[in-house]
Amino acid sequence: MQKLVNRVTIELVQGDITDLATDAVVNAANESLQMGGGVAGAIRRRGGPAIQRECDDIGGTSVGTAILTTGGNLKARYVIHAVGPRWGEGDEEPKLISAVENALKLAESKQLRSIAFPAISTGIFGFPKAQAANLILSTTIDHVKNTKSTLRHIVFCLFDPASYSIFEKTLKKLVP
Ligand code: AR6
Repeated sequence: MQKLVNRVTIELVQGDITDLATDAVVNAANESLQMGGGVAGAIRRRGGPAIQRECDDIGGTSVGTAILTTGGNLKARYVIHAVGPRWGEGDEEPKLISAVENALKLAESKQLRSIAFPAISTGIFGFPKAQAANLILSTTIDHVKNTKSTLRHIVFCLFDPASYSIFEKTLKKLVP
């Protein structure tokens, strides 16, 4: 499913984000930039050890921020490591919004045209999926409405059919 917002295509796909050939893929990272399971594990396996080494050189970044590494052996040129909140740590909503916004800004600072996001925080970090879908999509839509973005294609890659249908319902509501 896709929607056009201010000349930017917002697309939902179901699958593995490491299969995508967008300019950047977003990793659902943690503050210490140690790539564990979920999306990070898939990126580590497919992208090779160079990505973790670059993360180790950077050392860490706070919740709600994002940093950039190369994409290693992935099809994507870059990985943008965005740190979402753990459910229960406090201020989860503004932190998730900030993680998405900072990932978009970092992509734009590199003049990128396409980026793919996973459903940040909704796996190991336990953020409720419908609430995250609403925040992630509305933050992105507001951003592209209010910015002269270099991005022309923003993909949300949902791993399982249940997450896909939550994002689909939410995007239809936000962009009728
Ligand atoms: N492609 C797309 N989506 C995926 C993939 C994949 N290959 N694998 C899982 N998902 P998670 P978090 C979905 O746990 O909650 C790691 O240990 C998954 O079903 O990757 O932000 C990191 O190192 C879920 O809906 O991220 C951090 O410590 C969504 O992606 C921590 O987990 C996010 O799940 C981050 O936890």
